[in-house]
Amino acid sequence: MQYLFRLRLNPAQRALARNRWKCGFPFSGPVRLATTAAASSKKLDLLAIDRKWQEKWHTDAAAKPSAPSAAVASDKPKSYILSMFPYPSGTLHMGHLRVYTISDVLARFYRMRGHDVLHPMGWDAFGLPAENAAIERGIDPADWTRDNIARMKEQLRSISTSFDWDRELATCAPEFYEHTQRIFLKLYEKGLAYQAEALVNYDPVDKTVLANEQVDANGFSWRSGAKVEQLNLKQWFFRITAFKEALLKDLDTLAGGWPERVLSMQRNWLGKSYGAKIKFPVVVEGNESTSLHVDVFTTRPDTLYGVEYVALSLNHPIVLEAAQQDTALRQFLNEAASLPPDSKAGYKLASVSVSHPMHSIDKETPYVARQLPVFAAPYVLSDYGEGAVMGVPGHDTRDMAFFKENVNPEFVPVVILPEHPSGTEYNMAAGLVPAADAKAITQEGYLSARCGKYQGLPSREAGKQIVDDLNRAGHADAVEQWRLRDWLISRQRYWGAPIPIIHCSNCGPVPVPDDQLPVRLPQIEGEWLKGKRGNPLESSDEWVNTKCPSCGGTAKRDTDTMDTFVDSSWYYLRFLDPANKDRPFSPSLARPVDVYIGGVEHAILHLLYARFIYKFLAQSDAFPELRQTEDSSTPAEPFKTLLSQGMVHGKTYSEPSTGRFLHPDEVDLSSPDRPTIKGTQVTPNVSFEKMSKSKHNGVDPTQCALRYGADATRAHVLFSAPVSEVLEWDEAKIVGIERWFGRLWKLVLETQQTLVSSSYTPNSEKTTLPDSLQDLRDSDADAVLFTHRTISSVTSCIETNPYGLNTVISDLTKLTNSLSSSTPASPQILYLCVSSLLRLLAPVAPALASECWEILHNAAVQNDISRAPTIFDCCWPTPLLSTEQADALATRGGLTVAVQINGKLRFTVTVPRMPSPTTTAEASGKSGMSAEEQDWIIGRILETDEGRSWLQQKNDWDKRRRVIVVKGGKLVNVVF
Ligand code: ANZ
Ligand code: ZN
Repeated sequence: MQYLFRLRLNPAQRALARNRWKCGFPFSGPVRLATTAAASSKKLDLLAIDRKWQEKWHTDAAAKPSAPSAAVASDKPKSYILSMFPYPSGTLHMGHLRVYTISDVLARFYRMRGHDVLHPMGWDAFGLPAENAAIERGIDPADWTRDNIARMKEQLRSISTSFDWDRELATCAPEFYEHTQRIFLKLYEKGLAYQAEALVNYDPVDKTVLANEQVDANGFSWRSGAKVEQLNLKQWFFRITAFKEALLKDLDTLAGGWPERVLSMQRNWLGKSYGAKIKFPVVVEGNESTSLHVDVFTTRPDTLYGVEYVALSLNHPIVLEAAQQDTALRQFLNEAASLPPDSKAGYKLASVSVSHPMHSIDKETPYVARQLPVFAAPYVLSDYGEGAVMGVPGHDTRDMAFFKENVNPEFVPVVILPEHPSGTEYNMAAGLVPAADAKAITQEGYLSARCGKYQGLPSREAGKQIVDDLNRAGHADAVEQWRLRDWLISRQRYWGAPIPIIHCSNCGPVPVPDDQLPVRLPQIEGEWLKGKRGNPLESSDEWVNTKCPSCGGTAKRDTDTMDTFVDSSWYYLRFLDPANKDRPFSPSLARPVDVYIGGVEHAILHLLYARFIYKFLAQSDAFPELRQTEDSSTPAEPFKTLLSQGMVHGKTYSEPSTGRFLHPDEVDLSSPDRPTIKGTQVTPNVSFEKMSKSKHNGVDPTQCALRYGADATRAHVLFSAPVSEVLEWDEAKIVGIERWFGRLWKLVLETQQTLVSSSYTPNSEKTTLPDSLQDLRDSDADAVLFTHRTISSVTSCIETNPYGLNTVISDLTKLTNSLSSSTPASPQILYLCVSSLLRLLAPVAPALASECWEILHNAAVQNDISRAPTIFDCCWPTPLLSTEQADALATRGGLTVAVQINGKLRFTVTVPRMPSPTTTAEASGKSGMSAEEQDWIIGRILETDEGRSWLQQKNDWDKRRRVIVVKGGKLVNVVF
């Protein structure tokens, strides 16, 4: 292949070449085009093209001189495009392919737009799987991780991604986690990292703490099979709740940049609600206690007259105390601990009940004079509100279910009536409905006759009055409640960043001094690799025992490591300054990510933690540049725009009778429209489902790239669904992309031939439009207009609505088709349109576009390799026409209309064609035109000098009686 060449330039030459071709059309002077007969007969070989360009990019990147931290300041606009970094599992999956394709398209686009783009990649490399692999296979987690990273890096290369590998990082590298530890210590210094007791899952056989994911649905350990116990152990927390107001408020400023769905998931997680804390006096064996009460948190104090019971969490002090005397309760607590939170189970405390708080101020209403039963119930969360619920079955669905299950009532009291009580069947106003078919009325309304003096009041007002009245009697407080809890960050595991604290019996916890960071993980010993259980940090005496930095006495290291979410809460800042040895990053280099792309599964925790850490760093003295200025309306937020991409589902076959999932090998796909189960005539069920091993529906993106080429795979991923939606991966449909590429290839080869035979030389000065657009031939004008519109729509899609990236593919396909079917006659216009198309294609299909570009500029390449700019050295095409020019082109070749007045020909004018006439069924009458088109023509006639003179001055247009448009608009008859 004549243009198969390898650039061998030293970095300085390369920089020179790059600068020379910074922008505009590539050739500063005319270059002779060679005749290349071979080109037109060349077959499109996407795989060979991939190999050639991937290799070139690889060598180019290796020769790149830049040292990231010493990056020269440029006045180009900066864009930081980041995809969520992967866990190095060793294999790239379809979700990865999707997210990295999207980020790569954006990165390449902004580079071509002349931005200084940062598009780094790294590895979220700590975490359980490495540890499990170590235990199962006896490999050091560090080795396992390193091998996986190498493999995945190669896979990322195979899908033609353009990452800034010179900034690569791995969170498990001591050079990285040293700074994770530094950030921990900053939080500790500010009182934002602290230790407290918390319930953890404990495996009594393996003698180890388990992550929630390691406990199965029935509460057994994934590994030992032992019944998991809940133990109270000292754990490290980050005080994220100190930032809750800012975390909530600043979500408003992200509207527009973040999907509304993610914003509302964040809001729900923070969970700010307003309500009341209400005290229920405790009755022990019939006697009301004066001092003891149960506090409940409720958001609906208006429903207080409907309370039928109080439910307590399993570890509420009253429950724990009752359990000391009650063996049956103890047994219940044991069993209930592993029940799901929506369980209806309950245990009625034998010796404890409560009286109704309203009784203290309302002696008249009979219902509130009763005592109410108290239950222990797993549905009550121990760490929300007061760990106690007032049960209002009439108005809360969970309470209703619980009440029916545990109380077996005949009636359910209704205390809130919807505005227009529709249920006349029961005496709603009296407020009792038979329990059998009762449904909770959960919306607000008006208080019923059961509610004493509050009867008839609307919910809000009643709630407020009830809380005020109770408050005066010392029985209630208005409170604000948050769902957000502090972040439990310690893990009793090996493969994580060690917590940099030393415990001294004299001094207590002492931070590891800065100059002793990082606290490195000890090398793990053979015994543990051979399957020894527990946390190897604890058993490594040499590592654990140390000196207290404060008093010099013997002391022990903290043996916990940090949750991997801590690593990912700040890694995006490290990319900005990856080589900084002294601190996590230099404040002067810190800035938020412009576009962050990742799976919706991280829409809550990862983003919340990252927002928290960023806000903390921004207000910390160490990073003043991040700080939000008092009057600034831009709050400290790490991710300006968030693209959250949907899942990739795989084609799944199952046997209709049994539902058994079939391996694709078991299905005969020889007639694609009618698959059958091999050896039978049975048609399998076909669906799209989340890819998983058990469903045999997984697809390996690297295999795909090897079969169809990286470009076709990328284009197919982008085309198959809008970014935020589920993508149903159907490999059979990739032929659509292959056909498009085939047409494009043919178009490029033919274009090159035309340029050669017409001796046209692509030249930056000449490749502008001719001055008089009206003189363009039809095919040229159409091509210019089509290309212009495609440039505008593709640009605006990528820039302002990347969620619609799928439309970029269809726009480019249409332009290819249009240029292929009515090829511009002028070589200049042909070159302009085809070279624009290639540049629009470049971010999506980088290798194919590069190859086509090279073919188009073939001679230049031959003449002087060092001067050959690649397509990525050229800038993104700007729209070819002004709005007026586009309108003029769209309406060119106007229509000549003869105008008769009262049957007499008065004048003839030429009016422009309607820009996009609707040739629909409405087209009516003799004119063969739609009413809209007729109005358009009349409007244009009235704008001409003749029209004004004849129809407005000599006659009064407003007094016209009839206007008849005939002969496709060539004749218009106006009757006055
Ligand atoms: C009585 C009631 C009546 C309630 C009614 C709701 C509707 P949000 O809005 O999410 O903050 N609750 C309080 N503490 C709880 C706990 N520890 N575990 C489980 N549920 C608890 O939810 C507040 C509501 O959740 C509270 O208002 C309480 O039920 C329940 F018609 O009180 B409500
Ligand atoms: Zn000490």
